[in-house]
Amino acid sequence: MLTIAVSKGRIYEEALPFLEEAGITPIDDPKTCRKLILQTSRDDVQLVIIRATDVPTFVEYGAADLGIAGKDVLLEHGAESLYEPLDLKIACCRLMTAAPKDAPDISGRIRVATKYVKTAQRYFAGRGIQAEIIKLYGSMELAPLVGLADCIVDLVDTGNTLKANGLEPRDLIMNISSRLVVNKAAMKMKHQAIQSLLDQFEKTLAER
Ligand code: PRT
Ligand code: MG
Repeated sequence: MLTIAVSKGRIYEEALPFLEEAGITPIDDPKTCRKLILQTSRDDVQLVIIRATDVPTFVEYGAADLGIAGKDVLLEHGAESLYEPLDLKIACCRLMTAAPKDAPDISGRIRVATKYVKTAQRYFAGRGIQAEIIKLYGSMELAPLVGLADCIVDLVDTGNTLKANGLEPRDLIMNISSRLVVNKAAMKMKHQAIQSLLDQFEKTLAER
C-alpha cells in the first residue's frame, strides 16, 4: 500500500490531474466528505487529507510514503529529512515581504509579522537586517495596519489581498510551487511502486 499525504485546499485541486493520469481517482471528494483517509480507484494507493503544514511531518515519520507540499511549507519545516524529487509546478505563488503602500523603508530594527518564522529569520539575517519576527497563524495583512509590525512576510498570488488591505509587495524572497516529497525509507523499501508513480508524474509534467 502506498499512502500519499495531500492538503485539501488548492494543492488537492491542482494535484488531482497528476493523480488521475497515474490512474488514481479518489472514491470520495474531501470537500464534501469528512473522511481523512480516502480510498482510491487503485487498491494499492490511499490518500490522507491533512493540513498543508502537516504534510512534511507525516512523510518524515513514514505515516505517509509520499506527500505534496508547498516549497514555503518545506522551507519552514526543514526538509533535509525528506527526498524532494519533483517540482510539480502547481499552486504557484511568491513568498514576499509587504508593507503599507508608500511607507518609507525603515532603517534599523524592524518588526515583521509572519507564519514563516524560520524562513523570515534566515532571509533578514542574510541581508544584514535586524528583524524581530512576530509569529502569527493567519491574517498577517492586519499586523502593519494596527501597529503590530512594520511589514509582513507572506505568500502573494494576484496581490489582491495585499491591495485590499492597503499594502504593497516589496521584495521577492522566493518563487513557490508544490513539490512531491518522499519518505527516505519508503524510497528504498517500496522503490518500484514509488518510482513508477514518479515516472507517471514526470510524464504528466512533460505533457503540460
Ligand atoms: O492549512 P492551511 O490553511 O495553511 O492550508 P490549506 O489547507 O488551505 O492548504 P492548500 O492546499 O490551500 O495549500 C496551501 C499552499 O498553497 C501554500 O503552502 C502554498 O504553497 C500554496 N499557495 C499558492 C498559496 C497561495 N498560492 C496563496 N495565494 N497559499 C496561500 N495563498 C494565500 C496567501 O497566504 C494570501 O492570504 O492567498 C492570499 C494571497 O492571494 P492573492 O491572490 O490575494 O495575492
Ligand atoms: Mg488555507
